[in-house]
Amino acid sequence: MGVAIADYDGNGFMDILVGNDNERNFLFRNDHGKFTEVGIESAVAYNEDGIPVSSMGVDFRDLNDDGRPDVVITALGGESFPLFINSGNGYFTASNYQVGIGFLTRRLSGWEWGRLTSTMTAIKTCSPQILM
Ligand SMILES: [Ca+2]
Ligand SMILES: [Ca+2]
Repeated sequence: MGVAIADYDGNGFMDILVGNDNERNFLFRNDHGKFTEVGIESAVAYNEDGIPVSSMGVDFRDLNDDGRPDVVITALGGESFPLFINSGNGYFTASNYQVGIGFLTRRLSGWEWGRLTSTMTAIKTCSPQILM
């Protein structure tokens, strides 16, 4: 449902994240213009429970100020909003329950994270040990 672009692995080439509705998400790694789909290998294909969500909106944002783009995804009510922290080695760690938004977002439906900046500030404030 959504597309986000960032250089998630720091190789100097912009990569493409594609959120798919109730299908696994795709992450196309750009290696000098050759794209390889690495959603499963990088651990952003499924949510923390290992299942796909509606992935209504996807975005790269550096949530923990470490210079690496993390992945945030919005979904429909009954699902939680997946959040993946970029570990810097080509992999992401599903962290929505660890930072406390797993249950908070289960009752929400969202199409983008733009208006949830206060939530992200709360994440940084409440769970700096997880996001560092
Ligand atoms: Ca890249
Ligand atoms: Ca980051």
